Amino acid sequence: MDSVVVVGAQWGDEGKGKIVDLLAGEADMVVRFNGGHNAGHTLVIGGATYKLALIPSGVVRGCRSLIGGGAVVDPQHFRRELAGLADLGVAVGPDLLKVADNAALILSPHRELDRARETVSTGGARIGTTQRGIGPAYEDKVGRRAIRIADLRDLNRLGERISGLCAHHDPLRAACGLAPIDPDALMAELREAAEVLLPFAVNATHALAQDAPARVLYEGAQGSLLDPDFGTYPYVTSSTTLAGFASVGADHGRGGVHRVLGVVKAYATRVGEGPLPTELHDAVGTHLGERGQEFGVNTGRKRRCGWLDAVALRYAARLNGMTGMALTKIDVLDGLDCLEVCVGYELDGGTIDYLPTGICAQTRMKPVYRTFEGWRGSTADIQSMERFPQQARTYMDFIAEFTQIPLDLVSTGPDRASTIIIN
Ligand code: 2SA
Ligand code: GDP
Ligand code: MG
Repeated sequence: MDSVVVVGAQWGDEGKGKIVDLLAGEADMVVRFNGGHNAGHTLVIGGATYKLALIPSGVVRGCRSLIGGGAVVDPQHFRRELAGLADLGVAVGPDLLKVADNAALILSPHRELDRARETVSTGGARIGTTQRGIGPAYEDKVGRRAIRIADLRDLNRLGERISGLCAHHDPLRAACGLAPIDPDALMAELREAAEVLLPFAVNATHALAQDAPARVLYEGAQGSLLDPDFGTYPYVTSSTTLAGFASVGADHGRGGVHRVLGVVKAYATRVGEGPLPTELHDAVGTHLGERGQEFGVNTGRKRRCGWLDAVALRYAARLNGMTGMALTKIDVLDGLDCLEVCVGYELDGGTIDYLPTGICAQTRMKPVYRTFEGWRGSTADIQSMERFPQQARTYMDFIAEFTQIPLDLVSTGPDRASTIIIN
């Protein structure tokens, strides 16, 4: 296997965890390079289900893993996730998992501010975040206020940094009706964080230079259309979700990367607020949600469902420099009479074939559809392309042709085994 970057090509939940687990069998290391425990990556292996959030999806296979400095780390969650994995028989210790010590921490003030902004009216748009503190933690990182894992080695010197955090956060908290930060409680939290995280912490650039893994699998979180620069801003997450960020967020240059694999769900879903041009509010939307079991892995929120948006997908292919696609959940489309695929947008009396920038246009535009014949019978768990009904082949061929990206993998069920490897 070459080194591969795996990214979500839509609004997240495309099945990245399943694909990373599958490919991890041939990797020397899996590296998570963005986001935090807002991600929910599901692996199903021989009927056993594992739901990962922050921990890279390679650990279940015992593949060495790294949480890169592009991620944000909540120490309390980290401890809980490791304990949950241990309960399922997956022991993850510092021999298997390293955490880059330049990663910024998610602390109570971040969780509390995220939750308050989403639940108390403060004049800002409600984004529908996972309320896990991701946005506020990245705000502190770029605002040069964050406490990072490496800082936990010098707890006695954090007094001024804590004062700086309080000075920034307290007025924001007051506006949401939250009490000021208690500096002593925050220091106690940092002491606990040091205990939990320091055994795993490394200077990842140095460690990777020593270790020099040949085949690295870079695991992206969320999806291309949730990217803060190129997604449906402001309804996006707070870290770069695109393949280009893999080298930065993984703490080492990625000269050796040969493949950028975009994971593509055979239809569209989105959880939280923001534009979803092909959203369906009818029986088909309900069918997709029920058959696809479209609920947030962490929050349990119902995901919004719609037809595949091939225009947005082609945009994601270009943004990531995708070399191939892993198409998932084709089985969820079984039994529909016909399928629609968005191939353009009507905007202000004209038709365009690209995703316009700007929330107003993205909200105003209407999808232009091309209709495909549906198929009868089940494609669930099938293991070869020849076994697909012709209509399903036509649908998949069209996606590859429209985006000009080849299908490298097709997934026909949640289990690791329900996958067809083409390239
Ligand atoms: P945040 O929490 O600040 O990153 O939220 C900002 C937006 O990013 C979306 N987002 C996600 N979208 C899909 N899946 C995600 N992970 C979980 C899952 C979500 C869950 O796998 O199901 O459990 O609800 C994820 N994480 C962030 C979020 O919905 C906002 O639109
Ligand atoms: P991720 O965030 O991209 O890793 O995706 P999630 O785990 O949040 O959501 C994908 C869901 O679809 C999970 O419940 C997977 O088990 C499931 N899944 C993945 N591939 C397939 C597939 O080909 N068919 C079906 N029916 N389910 C799948
Ligand atoms: Mg997910």
